[in-house]
Amino acid sequence: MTADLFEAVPDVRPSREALADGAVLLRGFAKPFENEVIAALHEIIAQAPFRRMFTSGGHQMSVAMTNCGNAGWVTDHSGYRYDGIDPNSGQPWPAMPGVFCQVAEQAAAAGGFEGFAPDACLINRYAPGARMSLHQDKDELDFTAPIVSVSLGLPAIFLFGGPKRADKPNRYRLEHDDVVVWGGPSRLFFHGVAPLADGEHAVMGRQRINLTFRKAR
Ligand code: MD3
Ligand code: FE
Repeated sequence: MTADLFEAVPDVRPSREALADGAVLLRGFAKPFENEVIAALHEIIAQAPFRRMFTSGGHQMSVAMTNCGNAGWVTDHSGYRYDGIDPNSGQPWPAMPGVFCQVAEQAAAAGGFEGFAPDACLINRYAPGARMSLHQDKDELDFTAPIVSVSLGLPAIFLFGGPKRADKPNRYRLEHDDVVVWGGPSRLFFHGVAPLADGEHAVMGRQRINLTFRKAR
């Protein structure tokens, strides 16, 4: 008996996975937006190049960052804040491209958060070995708005804990075009990214880029 070549193969990587109350992983959600997102990304980093910032403790982050939108997340000797001005140029951050608003708004709606209008997009670039230690995102004013993250490039192991730092994190592999919506009770959960494994991505090369859309103000 030969297998029917046209028989549907069960999807071992379902397109939608609930990670916690308020948190949903939408695999491949960014695919229809990918080309436009990458083109817009090139324009943003030409105006506001990636830079590795310093924490108030004087440690340089392994992740390189930039921003677009009315507010950008920055860290320096004085601590963390959202700022409308890029400290490296003295100019406002590049405007949020229309396609960024679209993917964020549509993903948020798919996650149950209608009407998401981010005013900040933090853009993280991970070279092999770069990581982000366990932390909470709490520099935003309004925790009723979700955070939407779009992953591009090399896969990463995302660590997703709970409301307390000591809560043992679950691990999820985030791949190119995966989108996660974090809202409701999970909005303040601890999370991080394991050191990026080396590799070469067909579209993005030897890096991972993560866009996080936020309502900062
Ligand atoms: C879960 N970035 O920029 S995105 C960050 O992949 C950050 O670059 C990671 O954590 C990255 O702050 C993870 C996913 C993410 C973002 C915000 C969250 C997960 C979150 C807020 C609450 C809970
Ligand atoms: Fe975070």
